[in-house]
Amino acid sequence: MQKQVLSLLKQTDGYLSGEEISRQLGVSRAAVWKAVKALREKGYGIDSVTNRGYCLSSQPDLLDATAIQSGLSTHFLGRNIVVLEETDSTNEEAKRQGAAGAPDGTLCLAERQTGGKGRLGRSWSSPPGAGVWMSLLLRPQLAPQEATLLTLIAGLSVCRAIRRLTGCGAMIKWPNDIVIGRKKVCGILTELAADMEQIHYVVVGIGVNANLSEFEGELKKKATSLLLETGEKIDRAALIRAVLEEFEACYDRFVTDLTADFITPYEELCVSLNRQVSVIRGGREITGQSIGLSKEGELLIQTDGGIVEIGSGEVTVQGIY
Ligand code: BT5
Repeated sequence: MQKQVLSLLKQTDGYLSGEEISRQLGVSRAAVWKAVKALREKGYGIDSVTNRGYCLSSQPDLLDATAIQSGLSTHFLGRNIVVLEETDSTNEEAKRQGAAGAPDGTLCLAERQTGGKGRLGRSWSSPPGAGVWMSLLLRPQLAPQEATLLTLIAGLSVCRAIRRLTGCGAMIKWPNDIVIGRKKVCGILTELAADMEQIHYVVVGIGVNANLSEFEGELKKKATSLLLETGEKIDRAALIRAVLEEFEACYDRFVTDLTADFITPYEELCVSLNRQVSVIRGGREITGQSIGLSKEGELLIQTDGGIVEIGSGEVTVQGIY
């Protein structure tokens, strides 16, 4: 009903009376009023004037597959897009799509996640309408252990996209955060369905705080958004397109030639390097100077006892977090 009312208002230049809407849709005036109220709650500006009716004055910035795909230059990434108003987690949605046979490169987006998740069961705050909560479904011919590199490719892609579109000096905090200054603007969660030898599909989840205007609780100190950093609203469709294009270019090179070097450009944008770092491994704290990344994407830490390679984990970087 909301869709139909909206569609009528969109087609009308100026005002359309409630009576006319109810006649055209074959519903009561009360039902029209209810739909208008619900649309206003979603962010549509609908003016109403006695004896004239309703007029659509503004539309919320909603994610729309057609808008994202117009001008998108990728070959396979984002050619199939699922946009949901609300879901538990776009990663879960992409897994459901993956299990149901959705094509390689499917993109799942939601305006709001009720169970947005981070690593190790942590939660990801995903309020409606202002973020980019997206998951990519990929079906690469890679060994399961190579899939962790996809997190790095995603980090590099998002970092480049943010820099290109906003001019912000975004950096990557190894392995899965993008930061601006000392605050997190994006988190990445890669999950895979695989057996010992073969990947069935991978889901790369990316959460970017695009137009969030405030944070609550512990996030006040730790998180930022592109809006807060630039003072301007970003076009979310343009950001999604830029991420897809950066990701596909890097991913294509990597899956066709596993020796293709994306580690060097990654290192150039990685804020975790050449700093004092610490990480807990096997219940023990390892501290030292981070000196680079291995070809496999592991963080190399120079400790008193020699070089230690860290494959994943929570790394505290002095001066950042
Ligand atoms: C991550 O985990 O950073 C991965 C986040 C991935 C989110 C995307 S959104 C689309 C897709 N669907 C999902 O359900 N997930 C993915 P981790 O490194 O574990 O960091 C989690 C921590 O980041 C939390 O414990 C909070 O401290 C912090 N955090 C939560 N929400 C945040 C936000 N919106 N911005 C910045 N930090 C946040």
